[in-house]
Amino acid sequence: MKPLFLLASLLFSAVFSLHSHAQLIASDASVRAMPPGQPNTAAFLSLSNTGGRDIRLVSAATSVSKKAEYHSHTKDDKGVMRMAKEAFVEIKAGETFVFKTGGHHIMIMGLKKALKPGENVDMVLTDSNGTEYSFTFPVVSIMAKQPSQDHSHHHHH
Ligand SMILES: [Cu+2]
Repeated sequence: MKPLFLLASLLFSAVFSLHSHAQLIASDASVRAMPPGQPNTAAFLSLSNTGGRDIRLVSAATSVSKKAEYHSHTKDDKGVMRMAKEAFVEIKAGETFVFKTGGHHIMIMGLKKALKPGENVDMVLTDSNGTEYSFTFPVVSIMAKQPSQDHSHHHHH
């Protein structure tokens, strides 16, 4: 093989292997704008695993905050909703995992500045193999089509 051809085929296989990792498809992504002075906010989205293997997301990071964590919302024995940090989130092959109000969410902690509606937040989610998935979240007003606690959170689709 001529060196140039070899280089081209190496580049092609690198691009191809990157592409084969792109098996998490995001939809309905949003980050909630919070009033000035609030240190934390939350990101929501649906992630569809179009690949043939389960994906275990173990970390999240964004440039707009000091850290980001996977959280769940659960009811305690007094019926009070509480957030808990989750070590990972598992997205089964062929299934869609929904981060939504009142359920799982990506907690954005230690905001470096207030986020305004219309801005975008870039976030990288990393799985247990070290594969990174990059997504862009539009910042939306806390007033905008916020599903309330007493209805619509049973609608999964
Ligand atoms: Cu939280």
